Amino acid sequence: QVDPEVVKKIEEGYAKLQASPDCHSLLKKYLTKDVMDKLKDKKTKLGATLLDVIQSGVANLDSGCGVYAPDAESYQLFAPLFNPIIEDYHNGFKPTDKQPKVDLGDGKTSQLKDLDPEGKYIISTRIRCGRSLRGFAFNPCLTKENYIEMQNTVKSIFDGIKDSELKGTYYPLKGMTKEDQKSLIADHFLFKEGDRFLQAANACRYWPEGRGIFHNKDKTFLVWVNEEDHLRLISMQPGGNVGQVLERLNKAVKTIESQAPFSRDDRLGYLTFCPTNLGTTVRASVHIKLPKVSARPDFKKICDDLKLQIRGIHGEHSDSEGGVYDISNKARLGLTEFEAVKQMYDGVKKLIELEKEAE
Ligand code: ADP
Ligand code: CIR
Repeated sequence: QVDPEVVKKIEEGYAKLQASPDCHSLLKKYLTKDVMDKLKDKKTKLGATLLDVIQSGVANLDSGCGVYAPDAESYQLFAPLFNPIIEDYHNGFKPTDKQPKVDLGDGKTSQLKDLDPEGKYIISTRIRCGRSLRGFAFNPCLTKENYIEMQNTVKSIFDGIKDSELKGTYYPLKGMTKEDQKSLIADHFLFKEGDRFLQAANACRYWPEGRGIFHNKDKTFLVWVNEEDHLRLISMQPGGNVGQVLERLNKAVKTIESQAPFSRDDRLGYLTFCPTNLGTTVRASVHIKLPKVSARPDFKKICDDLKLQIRGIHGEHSDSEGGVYDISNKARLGLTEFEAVKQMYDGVKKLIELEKEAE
């Protein structure tokens, strides 16, 4: 039985979305009255309701997506809302479609040559993927003890990494100086603090408990712990050598996976807190300067057609600075890991060709 106060908040949320002409989120598009009425009385075994799913998008009318899954069961229980959002975001992935089996691109990374051998356009390349530890819910349903236990588990895995390229140190956020935290964020290594989308989703409770970052000496392999997802594995380096970045990430994924089981769904692939990250969970991006192409009025359309997403210099919901954009694959579900990276690779290759033609 869902508390009548919660049902009332859901109904008010629906009305707020509908009344806002400036809101264009997927949540607004697919939370019809019919869907709301069907779902407002449902509760997962862990006690999550439709309010937990929609509250970030209701509080932040400028959301692109607007929903999060408080636990794995939510993707099934609230499917009448999640499914159309997933289909819209991930290039038409239907309720009957299934995530293909994992293909990290072993033996194929050499196909991804340096996109910018002269170093004229690409500043850096980054590929990240998200993982959820099996047996733990997502942020809004985690206790303080859960966070501490998860951090202990992954810390002992990090301590055991022997590979000379990957080994490094775990730095808990609790106890980190504000100076160190700020410079790690400014240099694009660490997640930001106080993300209003995550806060409104109830994802920042007990902060900074159980949160932190692991990285190797060169900061080319990093792991975010308990920010949006349990784990975000990241490989990054200056320049445009996509193959090298992917190869390092794959080595890291295998190293960690051999010691901790991850949540994977037969249809949705690897499970994440945000439905935009399901499936491969892979976002492969470049920080790139394209002065001619990015000045075109149809820059966004060009990127849309190439299945690319444009972000600003400090990640999602930030602006470009000095003409530098973050360009990445948009879809992560319904294709393999290698294909997701290749989508970014092919698209950025095309953008560089267009830039050269315009010079
Ligand atoms: P995520 O990629 O995990 O979805 P964000 O969009 O917030 O999250 O980006 C996280 C951080 O990674 C930001 O500081 C962003 O600037 C940085 N970043 C993303 N792509 C690149 C890149 N190609 N080179 C350097 N930093 C990058
Ligand atoms: C939004 O809807 O704009 C935010 N909730 C972020 C959505 C996708 N981003 C993400 O997974 N980090």
